Amino acid sequence: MASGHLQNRTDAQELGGRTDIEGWKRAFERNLFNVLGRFPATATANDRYLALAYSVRERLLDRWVKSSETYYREQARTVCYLSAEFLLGPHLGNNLLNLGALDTAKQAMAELGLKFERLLDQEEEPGLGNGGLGRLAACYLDSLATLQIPSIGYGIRYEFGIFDQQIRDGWQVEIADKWLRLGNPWEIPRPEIAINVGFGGHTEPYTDEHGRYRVRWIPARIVKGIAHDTVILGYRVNTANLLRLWSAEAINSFDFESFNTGDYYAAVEEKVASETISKVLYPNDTALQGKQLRLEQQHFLVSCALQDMMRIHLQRAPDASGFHERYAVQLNDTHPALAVAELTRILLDDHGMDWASAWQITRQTMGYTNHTLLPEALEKWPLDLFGRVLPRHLEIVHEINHRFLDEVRLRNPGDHDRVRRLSIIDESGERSVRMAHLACVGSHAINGVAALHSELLRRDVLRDFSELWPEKFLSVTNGVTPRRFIMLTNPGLTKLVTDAIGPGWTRGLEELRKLEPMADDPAFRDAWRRMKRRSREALAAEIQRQTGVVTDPASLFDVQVKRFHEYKRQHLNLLHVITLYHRLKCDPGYGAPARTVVFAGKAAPGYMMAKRVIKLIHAVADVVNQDRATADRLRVVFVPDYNVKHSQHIFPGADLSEQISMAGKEASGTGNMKFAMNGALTIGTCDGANVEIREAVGAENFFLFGMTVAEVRRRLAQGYRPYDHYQSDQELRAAIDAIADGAFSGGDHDLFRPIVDNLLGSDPYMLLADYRSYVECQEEVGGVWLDPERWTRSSILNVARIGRFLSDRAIREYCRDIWHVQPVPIPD
Ligand code: F58
Repeated sequence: MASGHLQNRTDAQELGGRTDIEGWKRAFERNLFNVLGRFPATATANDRYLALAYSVRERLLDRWVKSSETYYREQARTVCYLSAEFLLGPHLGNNLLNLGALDTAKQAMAELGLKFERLLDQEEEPGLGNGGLGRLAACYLDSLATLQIPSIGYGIRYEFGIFDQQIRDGWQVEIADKWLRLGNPWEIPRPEIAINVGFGGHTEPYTDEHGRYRVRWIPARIVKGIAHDTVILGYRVNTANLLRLWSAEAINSFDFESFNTGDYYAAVEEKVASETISKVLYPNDTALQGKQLRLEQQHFLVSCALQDMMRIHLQRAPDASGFHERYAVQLNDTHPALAVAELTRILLDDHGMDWASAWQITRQTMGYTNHTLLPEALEKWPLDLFGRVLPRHLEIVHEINHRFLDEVRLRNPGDHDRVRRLSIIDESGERSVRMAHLACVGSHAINGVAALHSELLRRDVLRDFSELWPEKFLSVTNGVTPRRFIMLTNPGLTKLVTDAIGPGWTRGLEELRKLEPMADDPAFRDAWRRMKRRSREALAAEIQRQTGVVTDPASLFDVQVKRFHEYKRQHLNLLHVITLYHRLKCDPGYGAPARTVVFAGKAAPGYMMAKRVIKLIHAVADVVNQDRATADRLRVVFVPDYNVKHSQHIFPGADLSEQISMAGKEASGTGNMKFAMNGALTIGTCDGANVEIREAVGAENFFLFGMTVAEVRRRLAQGYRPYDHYQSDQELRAAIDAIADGAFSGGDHDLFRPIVDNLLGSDPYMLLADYRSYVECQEEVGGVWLDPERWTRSSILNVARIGRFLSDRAIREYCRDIWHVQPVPIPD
């Protein structure tokens, strides 16, 4: 897919000439004056950030106008990535990087007496996502633009993104994320792109002028979606694509009738109710309760997106019949799965198509990516709620289901059980709509996000569907962008690698492999070790700034950063920490290397167990860090408010990446990739993409432990008894007893009782079964760390062999196997 345009530009991240530097200085001053109405002496830190941001934006807009002109002219086939979440991270540094102007702008700011890092740091995180799924969407937009694929990301412009996490007395406290409070220079509001979205009401059958049966939907409420565009720039190409986020507004700000009769509050009520739809991102990263507002958000997103796509399509096309040729829609999990019903509705009701044509277009348009195997995360909507909010869509879902089940019956006569299992409507208990089934039936392609995950989807979660349509099932292993997660965050590694193998690796998939022979070069290894040491120093400084805890940059930085969930087993990590602490206490001569164990991540606000694990980490840290006997051997820190921005300080400094979920629970993981590409070694289970990462980097450069999926199953089938492990393993017992007996809670036996009871009573994520294997594996980690040559070799090989996990590879696969789209280069 590489085009001439890719090669025409110089790759190196080099300093522009004098004119470039002067250009950035002039742009900065002009924007400070013209846009912000400030002069340098009185400008605030935020003014200075905005002045630079507006200077970047000018260049983005230039590219964006050219891109949209080209796409319009060529009526280019376009990928539309529908996602309830986009976790973009700060734009300024990333856009400068992609423009190839990072060093030039930095120099220009220095000449103006400004510290570039301070400007970057001023930017608020646009936290419009919970975790992996939202961040993946952002990586994919980056790769789509870099590969010059026409694409639009469609999402919701939440006024409040994911909450900010503060820690008080070791407990997580959630603070509202007012990310827009100081303005957002990266978005372009498009009030003229306003789309009406209906809710509630009823439907009426009628006969049209051709005598055909039709249905009219009369919604009870209309909400207006207003587009807000963010430019997504490709790396060193002219392509600038669009992320279009929708905010909800009332169609009329005031109901004048109520206003005139003096009922001011009733008049603003509707406005408030409408705007609620895009007010806040739901902060749960797994189970979703059937909340009406959430369903309304999903419909709002999908309806705005599809109507907008149709509007764009009809600018050039005579009718809707070519919709599926113009667009490839990807459903990022089931949150936008209503698109199946909404597109069918638009084609039937608004464009007068017959069912067969509408349904065929819909199916050919949609692709569905599943991101979870957790049963509690599979979305279901109670039928009555669904029907109240979306009466027309419920009729369409019934019709889809009816026709689909007829097909199933035809293929499997008499197999009523199969029909019941496949039905989009779950008839057991409270009747509900199974969104994954709707997505499967309405899509031409269904994919998992790692090889193991896709296999388990086929074998278990979507087994009946894969038997019905094996050809629809694909696997696309996730990938992450090296632009943000290596080049931007880790300039030390970037320089070392670029000096060694040239700049081609920043987008050449297999280029990093050229590093392999360097792993055996002692001089290179030495330089690598020094680079890693500097990164640890930077991380140590950041940790001290944020938490006050002093850490030793000579120690092994052992890091687990991700959302808090029992299946991710942060508390297994903690059991190891306690064991290590006990060993060090018992035997001051114990030969383990000094370790700094770093945790970060947010817990869903209502997830008490996860919040208690965060508290336990702080409690253990308080004891361990204050114990003189172990102070220089073991440190535990919790870095608050984990988000994209803060993660960028963490990945480069990590030596050991903790990927320790119970086998079969983590669909893929993407943090695992970001760590490895920054030279960390992984300690991990046979789960998600760990399996493929291990294959790629080599088993000898990866620390594997724990049960496999098959072993988990076997143990469960035998009847798992966690208490047996507690009784038979003395060190495990000591660790759990310490928690239970109040060793970390000033003698309080109740504080952590829920955790202890859970582990000893049911241990649903089988920590105790994997404990011994984990502790032994950690001993091996310690041993390898004490052999710096060996460790460094593995670290280099992790980077050299990680090319497969870059998002460009993943996007190429989606383009080839699912979307069937081609690059459209944008001329200079
Ligand atoms: C994550 N899912 C998977 N969901 O857990 C992870 O293994 C995978 O690498 C990643 O997707 C990308 O494929 C995830 O992050 C959410 O956050 C949802 C947000 C909306 C509510 C339900 C969970």
